[in-house]
Amino acid sequence: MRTALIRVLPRILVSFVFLIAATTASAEQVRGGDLVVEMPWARASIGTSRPAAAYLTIKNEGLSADTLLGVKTDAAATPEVHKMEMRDGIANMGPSGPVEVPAQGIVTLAPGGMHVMLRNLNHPLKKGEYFSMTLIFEKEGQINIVVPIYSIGASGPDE
Ligand SMILES: [Cu+2]
Repeated sequence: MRTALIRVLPRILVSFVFLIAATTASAEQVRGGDLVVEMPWARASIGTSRPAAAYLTIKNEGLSADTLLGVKTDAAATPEVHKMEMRDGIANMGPSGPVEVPAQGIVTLAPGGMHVMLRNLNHPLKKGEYFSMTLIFEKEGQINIVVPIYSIGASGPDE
């Protein structure tokens, strides 16, 4: 009886680890305290010579504001949160600086607006793959997410 369990146990553990890996990869929502990071995604890139962008939504379910200070990722050497601004009728983008996530509020990073600029890609972003990203908040600290990569023409997390 005991030997049988010992023989089966490693197999159970292995399937458990795979289950956790699969769950993490497909997770559309990661919670850190009162903050919920939802539906992260990025478009596939053409090689590594041009920057790519990643998008996501941050919900604050708490009663006090927090601030997104920056991001880290293994996908790019210089990731940066960018905002879009209209200047003389032309859309310009640049570093957003710290981004406040108001109490009970939502901050959306989406095409045409704020985004995580992935400058100096470490490798091409390939459709169907994932990369990890860490969001750094003033109060909550670090929240780790997994970003799925969609097609080069994707316009949202639903493709
Ligand atoms: Cu940008």
